[in-house]
Amino acid sequence: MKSSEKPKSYKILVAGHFGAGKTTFVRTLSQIPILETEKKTTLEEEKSKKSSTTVAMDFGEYITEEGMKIHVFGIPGQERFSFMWPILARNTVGFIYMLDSTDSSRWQEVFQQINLFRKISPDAPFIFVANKQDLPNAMSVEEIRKKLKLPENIKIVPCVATDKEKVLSCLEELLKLVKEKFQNREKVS
Ligand SMILES: Nc1nc2c(ncn2[C@@H]2O[C@H](COP(=O)(O)OP(=O)(O)OP(=O)(O)O)[C@@H](O)[C@H]2O)c(=O)[nH]1
Ligand SMILES: [Mg+2]
Repeated sequence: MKSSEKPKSYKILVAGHFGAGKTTFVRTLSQIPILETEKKTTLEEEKSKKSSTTVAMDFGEYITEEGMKIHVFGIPGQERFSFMWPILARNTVGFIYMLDSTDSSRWQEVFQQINLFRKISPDAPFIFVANKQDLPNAMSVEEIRKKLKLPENIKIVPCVATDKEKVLSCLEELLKLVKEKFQNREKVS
């Protein structure tokens, strides 16, 4: 890309349940200090899991080698902040649905998000990200696929949200789908 060219920007959304690792993912991916809205957890159930939670959104940026500028937004995972979800989903070209591979207790909540986001952006591609694969009790991608009864054509990408390389490979998988979709659209029009 020539230095005078302004990179084209695209928005992706990192969704998923409470504590899946969304903020960590955005933080690892972003090339700028991220905007975070972390507040102390208040409910006992949350406190036992972690000390802070996203209450509005995460925001970071990543420019690919080809010069695509990716605006990366993360949702607050808790249902009580779900008023933010439709606001954050506007104009999203691709979705990541993040799962904590060590704890399936909240996975069904992700399907509520999928239903909502598919209404807002029916054509936007999505992938599942099986996070926390570094932990000894993490379920494998195959186990997760079976448990969620996900067909083979839906991608589940293994991840460790603190590992830049792994995070980048998740982004790459999603962008592949986004580019395919744009190319097909160009062929039709
Ligand atoms: N071992 C391990 N820990 C992780 C990984 N990703 C995130 N964590 C930890 O998991 C906890 C939750 O991470 P967050 O990034 O806050 O999760 P979140 O999905 O943004 O949570 P909410 O915004 O509250 O819904 C934190 O203690 C992270 O340090 C990972 O890949 N491996
Ligand atoms: Mg968060």
